[in-house]
Amino acid sequence: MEYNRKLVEKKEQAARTRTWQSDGDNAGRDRLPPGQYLVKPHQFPILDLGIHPAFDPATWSLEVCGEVDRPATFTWEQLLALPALTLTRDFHCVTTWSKYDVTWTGVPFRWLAEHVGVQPSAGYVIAHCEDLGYTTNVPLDDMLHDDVLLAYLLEGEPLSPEHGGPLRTLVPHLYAWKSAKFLRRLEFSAVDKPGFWEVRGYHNYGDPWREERFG
Ligand SMILES: Nc1nc2c(c(=O)[nH]1)N[C@H]1C(S)=C(S)[C@@H](COP(=O)(O)O)O[C@H]1N2
Ligand SMILES: [Mo]
Repeated sequence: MEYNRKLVEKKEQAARTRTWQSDGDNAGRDRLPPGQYLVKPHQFPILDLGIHPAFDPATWSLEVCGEVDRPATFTWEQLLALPALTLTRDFHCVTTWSKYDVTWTGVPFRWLAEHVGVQPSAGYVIAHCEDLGYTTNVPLDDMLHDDVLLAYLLEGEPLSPEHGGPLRTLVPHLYAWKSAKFLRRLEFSAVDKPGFWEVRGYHNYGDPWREERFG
């Protein structure tokens, strides 16, 4: 499969030189993390490797594996029957755009963690995605924040393939590359496993308020 080589190269270059070209200056806005600019309300940029995998609800599944008592696989139908939560959060991309007040609906990650029974050995959650094996790593404690979701609705509508449909993680307190689109597997891991961007020069944690862009 071909991915968006140009985009990846541009971002690798940014990581090497540790600079982004920012399109705006929003110094002094206390809702906006440092170095970010705000997109217009009707804009929601799309950022990925250029692959939007086809979705077939009959064959799609989400696997939950690793350091858990009860590994599980959910069909699409089963996933939609799980407890769901709707919340509104700001969304911050490391390439310097931010969008305020994005409304997502999905399964609270915490609920899932309790359902599968996380073992004390688990310290990290690795999200595995369908586009070319994109992965991203987040500490378990961060995934257990109340507002981390497995999201399948965006503004009340089914999550489009452009924004990661049918299912993505939402980890709103970290840069958006930690919110994994086209999610197919959640691995609870004892060891950290830096993901697609983390091994290409991005910060391992990615707190927008501390401007943790590069590693
Ligand atoms: N599977 C997957 N998830 C991904 C990406 C990707 O390329 N593949 N890109 C990340 C990046 S860099 C960003 S900024 C957000 C963008 O989400 P959006 O396209 O819905 O704005 O998705 C993140 N999640
Ligand atoms: Mo991003």
